Amino acid sequence: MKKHKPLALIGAEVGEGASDSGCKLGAQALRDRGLAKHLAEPHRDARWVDMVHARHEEQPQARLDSVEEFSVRLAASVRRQLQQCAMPVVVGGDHSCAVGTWSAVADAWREKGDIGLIWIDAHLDAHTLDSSDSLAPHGMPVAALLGHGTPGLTSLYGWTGKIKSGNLVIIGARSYEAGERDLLESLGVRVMYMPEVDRRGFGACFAEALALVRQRTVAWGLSFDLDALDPADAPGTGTPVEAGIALVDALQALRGHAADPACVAVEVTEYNPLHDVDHRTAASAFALLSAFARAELPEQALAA
Ligand code: NNH
Ligand code: MN
Ligand code: MN
Ligand code: MN
Repeated sequence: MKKHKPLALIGAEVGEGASDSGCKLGAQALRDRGLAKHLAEPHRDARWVDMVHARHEEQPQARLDSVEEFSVRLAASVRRQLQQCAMPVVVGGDHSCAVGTWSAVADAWREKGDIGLIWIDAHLDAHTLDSSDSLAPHGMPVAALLGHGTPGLTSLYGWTGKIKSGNLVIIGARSYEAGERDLLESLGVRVMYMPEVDRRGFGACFAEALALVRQRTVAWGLSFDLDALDPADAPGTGTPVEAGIALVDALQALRGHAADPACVAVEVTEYNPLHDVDHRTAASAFALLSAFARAELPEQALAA
């Protein structure tokens, strides 16, 4: 049997991007609980290759500086794994880590073509400093990847627009501010808000998102903010929002897609062990990653 791409787990120890910085402890907590062992399979290795740590800061501007500097180091770590033909699995950490992760992926594929991204989140994360009330960088990575925001977040590797607006789909949004919604709307980003997910089912939404991003791109990835899940399945995040995606639905839809040769990276963010209840959120993170990364391709992906 063919050996699958190894999973290279990278801890993103950053909480400076969030108002509640407890998620800085998330990666180490999941590591201690045995995530690598949980993801390893007979034909696919999984191991921790790096823990990237953000400098601790308190004041808003210093926190942003810390996140910007952290993004460069995280990107370098992700790029190293891509060069070695491993699949980076970035474990957060607050969602500002997405800037480093997807900038590295976009830069690595730049010569070959555009990358696509499926963003699963209760939030839109599409603020700039001008539109954000909280000034928290974890509310900004989507805007930054689209080329909007501070140069320290938009311009890693010296170029902007890491993700083209047509190659991004956001699923599960139900808590957001007008400024970020308007930016995404003006750019034509496809957002599947929670009412649509409820109406059509998460599976149908994910399938449509996948078809959309795969169509025009050479490589794609998944960024999963655990607060997208219903708080019953993921109480351990800094910003839980009621009426989210059911874990069982997510598991069913995500199963096996990392085996798609065009799938090149995945990230799970915002795990805050200080708010977890009976390790429920840790268990959800384990289950999501192992479903997605299962060394087995779903039929629909093979046919596509
Ligand atoms: N939109 C809010 C802000 O910018 C909340 C962002 N929080 C998140 N995003 N957890 O995923 O502050
Ligand atoms: Mn520290
Ligand atoms: Mn997020
Ligand atoms: Mn969120």
